[in-house]
Amino acid sequence: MTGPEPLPAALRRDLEAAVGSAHVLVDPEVTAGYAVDWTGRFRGATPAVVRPGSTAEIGAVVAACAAAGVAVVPQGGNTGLVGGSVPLAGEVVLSLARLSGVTDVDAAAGQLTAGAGTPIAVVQAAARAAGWAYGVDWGARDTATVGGSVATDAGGLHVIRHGSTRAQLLGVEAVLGSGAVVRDLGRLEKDATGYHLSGLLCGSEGTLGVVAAARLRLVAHQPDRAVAALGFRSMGAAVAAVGQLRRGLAGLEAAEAYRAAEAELVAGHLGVAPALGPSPPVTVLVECAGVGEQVTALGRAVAALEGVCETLVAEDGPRRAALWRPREALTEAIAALGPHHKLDVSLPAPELAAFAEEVPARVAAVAPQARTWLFGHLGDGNLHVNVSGVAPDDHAVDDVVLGLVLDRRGSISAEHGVGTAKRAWLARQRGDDAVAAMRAVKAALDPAGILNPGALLPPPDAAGGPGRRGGRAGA
Ligand code: FAD
Ligand code: 2HG
Ligand code: ZN
Repeated sequence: MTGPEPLPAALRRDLEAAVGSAHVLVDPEVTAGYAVDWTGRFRGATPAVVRPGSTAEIGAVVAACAAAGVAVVPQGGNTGLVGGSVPLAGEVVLSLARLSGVTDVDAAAGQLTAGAGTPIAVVQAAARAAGWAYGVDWGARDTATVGGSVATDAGGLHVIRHGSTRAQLLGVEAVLGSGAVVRDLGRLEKDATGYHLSGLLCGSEGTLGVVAAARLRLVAHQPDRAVAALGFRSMGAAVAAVGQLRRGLAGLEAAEAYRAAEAELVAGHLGVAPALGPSPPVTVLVECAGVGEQVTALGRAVAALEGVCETLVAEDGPRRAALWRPREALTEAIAALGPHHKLDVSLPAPELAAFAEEVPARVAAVAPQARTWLFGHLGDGNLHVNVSGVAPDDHAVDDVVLGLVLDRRGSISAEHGVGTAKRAWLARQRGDDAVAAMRAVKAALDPAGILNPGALLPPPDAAGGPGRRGGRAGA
């Protein structure tokens, strides 16, 4: 691989003036870690990693890069799974790691402000300390950051109850590509004054602005929890049962699914026996939260379900954690097999089971040596399709899976975002007019086109379908 274009001397001077020379990292041995994604599938190179310590410093970095015509990739915890957080075309990395910390906790209103670089686990702990909880949670909580979660509209394990990050977001402070600063940390639950710019930045994957901080809404802390692992003979039976639980079980916090193949893989990876053994064709993990009698409520709801072939209920903390562990460790267990393709899709409920049955055969037809892994947030209609045993740049598998998703009226990204991995598919998902509107927004907020130009929007010559996959800054 050829190295990135060196940083122009004048830009390096400007960046050092903006953030201090200690925070402009140019040693390739140091910057290499910022240039490869969590999965190892997406690997690039960067002339510099810049670490601003305030909103004003972000503004100075963005201004200097815009003046020099050098593109920037904002980066938080670098746990993103779609190749959007790494410099694949020699961009400068703008790391938000220094903007970490929770401030302005309002225990009466249930709100707090967190710097973009704050890990999600720190937000959760601060919420708990104030007598509340943070409604979003997922396996990468110790590393993933507030800025990254806003930029991707992260979902996770409790969307069924509290919604995705967008539902927690009261406002942001952010520097747009134009250099303008959006300041919306104003603490108001309701504010109907025009365009919701913070909402627009949520899910924009670093293409419109750099988030410096977010004002987050908290949810009630519900200490009593019960978790059950339920076995089903088919995905269809599991989908039907989850629908029934959603209708009848107040306090349903999670409904996660994996198949026997994933149960065996993760059990081997962790060196523990599967939760239900021998593993049923489909395991659904259900969590229910409230302030009393959750075990009874969950037990009653499960007893009323059809199609359950096995049940294991856990009420105390350690047993609940033991049931959650295999589900949370699935991503890690698949990663241990080597670089793989991740497709994060959602489908209308009536299509879910047929999609799950069909997708492994479709993958095998184009990649007989590949293994298909299927799991996810069944209650949200969100399945994670992971495929191991294919080369990182072999797109045949992605094309066949995403084609099937579109045929079944689903979405090519439920929660991880489009990144660089799926941008060639955006127009087929959203339509040419929607993509044109997104381009117009991008041109208005990031006129020099320097913010994450390789992510989300397809290259201008690729409208209409999969085609060119790469693309340089400003292309
Ligand atoms: P990064 O990976 O650094 O960046 C992600 C994107 O956001 C990039 O496009 C980047 O340019 C942009 N960005 C980052 N910070 C900023 C900022 N301050 N301003 C503007 N743009 C920014 N995701 C889910 O939704 N649900 C899950 O259940 C889930 N589980 C996961 C489990 C594991 C083990 C792993 C490794 C990942 C998982 N993810 C999940 C994916 C990932 O954690 C999320 O996408 C997360 O929101 C990324 O946060 P980050 O700080 O790591 O962002
Ligand atoms: C999860 O639900 C994450 O565990 C990661 O979204 C999914 O590894 C994946 O594909
Ligand atoms: Zn997920």
